[in-house]
Amino acid sequence: MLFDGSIHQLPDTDPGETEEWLDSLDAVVEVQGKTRARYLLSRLLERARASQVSFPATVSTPYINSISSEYEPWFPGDEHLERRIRAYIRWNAAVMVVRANTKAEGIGGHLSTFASSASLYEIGFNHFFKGKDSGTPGDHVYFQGHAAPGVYARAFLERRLNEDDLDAFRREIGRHGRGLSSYPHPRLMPDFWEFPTVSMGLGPLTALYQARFNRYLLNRKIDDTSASRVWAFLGDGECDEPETLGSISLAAREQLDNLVFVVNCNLQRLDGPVRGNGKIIQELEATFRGAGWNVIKVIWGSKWDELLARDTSGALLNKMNTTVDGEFQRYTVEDGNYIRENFFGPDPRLREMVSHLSDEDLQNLPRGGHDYRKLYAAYRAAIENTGSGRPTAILCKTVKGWTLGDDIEGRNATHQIKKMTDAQLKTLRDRLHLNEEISDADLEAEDPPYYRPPVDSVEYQYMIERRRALGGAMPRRTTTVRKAISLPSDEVFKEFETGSGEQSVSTTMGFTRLLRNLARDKDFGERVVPIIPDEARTFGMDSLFRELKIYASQGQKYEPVDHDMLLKYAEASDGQILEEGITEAGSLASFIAAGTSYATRGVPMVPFYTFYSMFGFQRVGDLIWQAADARARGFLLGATAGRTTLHGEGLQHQDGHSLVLASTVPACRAYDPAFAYEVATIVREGIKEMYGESLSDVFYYLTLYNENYPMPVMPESSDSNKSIVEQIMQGLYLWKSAPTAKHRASILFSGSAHSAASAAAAELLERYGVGCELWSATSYKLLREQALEVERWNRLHPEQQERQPLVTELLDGGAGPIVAVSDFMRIVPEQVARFVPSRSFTPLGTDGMGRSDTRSALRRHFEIDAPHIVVAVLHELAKSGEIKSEVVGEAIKRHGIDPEMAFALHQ
Ligand SMILES: Cc1ncc(C[n+]2csc(CCOP(=O)(O)OP(=O)(O)O)c2C)c(N)n1
Ligand SMILES: [Mg+2]
Repeated sequence: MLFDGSIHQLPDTDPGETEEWLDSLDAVVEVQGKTRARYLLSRLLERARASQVSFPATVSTPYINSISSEYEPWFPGDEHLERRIRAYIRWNAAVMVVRANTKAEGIGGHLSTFASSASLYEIGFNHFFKGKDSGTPGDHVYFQGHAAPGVYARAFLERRLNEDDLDAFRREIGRHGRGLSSYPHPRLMPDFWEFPTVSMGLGPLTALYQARFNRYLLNRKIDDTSASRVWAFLGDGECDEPETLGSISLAAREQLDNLVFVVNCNLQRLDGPVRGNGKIIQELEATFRGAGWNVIKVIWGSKWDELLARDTSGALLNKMNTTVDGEFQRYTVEDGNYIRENFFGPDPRLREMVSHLSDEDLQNLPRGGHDYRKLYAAYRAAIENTGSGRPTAILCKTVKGWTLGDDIEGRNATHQIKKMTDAQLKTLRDRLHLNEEISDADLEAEDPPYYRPPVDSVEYQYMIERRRALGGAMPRRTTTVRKAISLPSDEVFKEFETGSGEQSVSTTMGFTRLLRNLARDKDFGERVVPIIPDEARTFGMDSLFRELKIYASQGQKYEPVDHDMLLKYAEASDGQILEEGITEAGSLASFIAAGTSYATRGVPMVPFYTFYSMFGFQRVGDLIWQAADARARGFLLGATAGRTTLHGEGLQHQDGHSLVLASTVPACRAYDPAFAYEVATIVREGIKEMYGESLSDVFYYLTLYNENYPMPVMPESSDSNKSIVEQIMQGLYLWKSAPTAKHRASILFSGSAHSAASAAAAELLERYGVGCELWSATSYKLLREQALEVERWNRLHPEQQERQPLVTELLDGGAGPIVAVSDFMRIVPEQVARFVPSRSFTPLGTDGMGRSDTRSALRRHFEIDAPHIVVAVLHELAKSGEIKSEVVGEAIKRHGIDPEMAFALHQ
């Protein structure tokens, strides 16, 4: 494992001595066995480490607790009271789910996840998790999504929630939306949950980047986050998600000793065992240790200590090491005799070791994750690890459904069980020793009762006192500002209004310039967080490296190869740019950490995450959804947008649908700007919307293109009641009115399609006497949402004067056909087609899969070039009888369009 043959390439300076050591080892193996040999080697390694002989760490250790009992610290809590409190919480969490499912069959909820992890959380609540009451950012705790009932149950005991609230678990409609969300959703419970976690893998990933962002803020001297720790609770099954483990090496590389993962290793996921034929804890240990983490295993409860102490032969350790998880799961559901016969029994030494224990004793030998002393020791060690530079993973072995009785505990179906019979509830009550609090008669009532100790009880006082000492209740989301942000000055945006003159530039270049201006702004500048996943050169953003510097927690320890160049690769510990490397998921996690900083720590930060638009919504759509749930604010910039504007890259790179995907995210303001002044306006207004007076919890998505053309001057408003800014922001405005001509038409363009639209308008006028108005459609999503709202209002107010959707108001009274063209799929403009009922509406777009070719070839292929726009307009005019169909045919021929050409959609 350590050498893999490489040892033979090292010089042996004393072969005789080497031989002696090897012979000794051979003798030990032969005479005393392999276990003894392993022991001696471990001792040697330990001694070597103590003597500073650097040596690669082994990636796995035996299947026992990392902290032996003699090293356990004093447990400072009141064991008895904490046990009582845990019992109440366990009870209420279970009853809450049971009651919800009695009232509404199938409403769901989970009993067994929290049942397995109650102690994991309670140790944190009573002794570790720091709140924000003292005016600090506090700790950031990511709760396992399916453990939500337990978190509600504690809040109930603390009197943050009442019985009605618990009865509204998963019933979020009505009660003014004050139900308890199924899982941690800040979007639904903005005063309670901070971090959405339920989509497996996203919790750990975003927690990791949160810890990194704390360091970023500290190193940039924006906020003192040095005392904040990030705790992420996750399932062992969840570790199969690539997002869970995919970034752990970053945590070690960045020395995030402010990060703790607590993995609830109940050995089960939804359908069955996580690793029936292996050992998930060992596997995770190797993975985390290999990545440079500090790993603490909490496998066995205190009652095993005595047995391990007597295991002088190593037989017990060997049995622990060789038993697979499927067998361990079996032991949880079988009786003590089965354990005696099958775990201990086959080896006479082990049988003898437990001969003094009854079957019941054997059944009650608990797993470490249910032992608060062991857990306390592990958490303490994690805290004390601060300064080591290593993040900590605590791997806790638990039983899924622990205390819920034989029918539920450890069963393969346990994850899905949501109901309990009266008899099962009685067993639970007895198991939790709640006979005094909950009588048999109580259990016979229609609904099992909740229980919470009175305010003057010692239990209540204890838990409140503990939370007070630790800085207040958790979880709690607040938007109290600790460090206010000031908006950028208008100067930042000014230059974009005057256009680029003769110079051809792209909207991407315009945006990069804008980003630099924003970062230079005296007050606002430091709050700008540029995020890029190894694509800065593609977007021309490498020009920002030298000025803003790339964040590197260790600074730059080398002179870069391009040190003498203007655009050198400059890293600094207080660098501003998060150059994430090739991880769109990690970049999005940084976007979320920065975009929620206004709430997480009361320090608004403004992320600008620029990515290859194809690898945005499509690649990390679930994280974008999570950002919406987390109420993240900021800007997503889909660069190299469009299926024909990015020409050479082909099918995997050309994005013609991110705007379709963006249309599915309610909190996303999606724009497809054509010109630099539009980009600047949208960014300025977006900052105001998110960070100014209205403080909307939304984020913006802007497409940016890499096609160069002269950027026009910002036009005057075409509507006396609205400024040009309002017009740009509303999603559609008249960019150029129609010249007087025989026929009329409207061409709507977005993004890079504007040049084809302008060329088509010119040809239509010159050759066919059609005067076209040109509209810039900056956001069909916004137009549609506004139209839907009006439509609904009209439906529900039948006796009042009908209102008109904005898009109807703008277009429906116009003359001639409408042709809408963009570099995206036809469905994008089609979103508003039915709101313009009295005119024909033809969308042109890039349906089909991309391919590599020149822009002009691609635009012909997808039928969005000027000739196709001309044909579309003429065809509609012919349909309405304004011109003859031969005119259309002539245009098709003249432009060399092959009418039998295969449709791009099908290719
Ligand atoms: C991305 C994703 N896929 C699937 C699910 C459905 N799901 C919910 S819980 C669960 C099993 C969780 O097992 P584990 O992580 O071991 O947690 P435990 O409940 O055992 O603590 C699954 C598959 C989900 N929530 N998210
Ligand atoms: Mg599990």
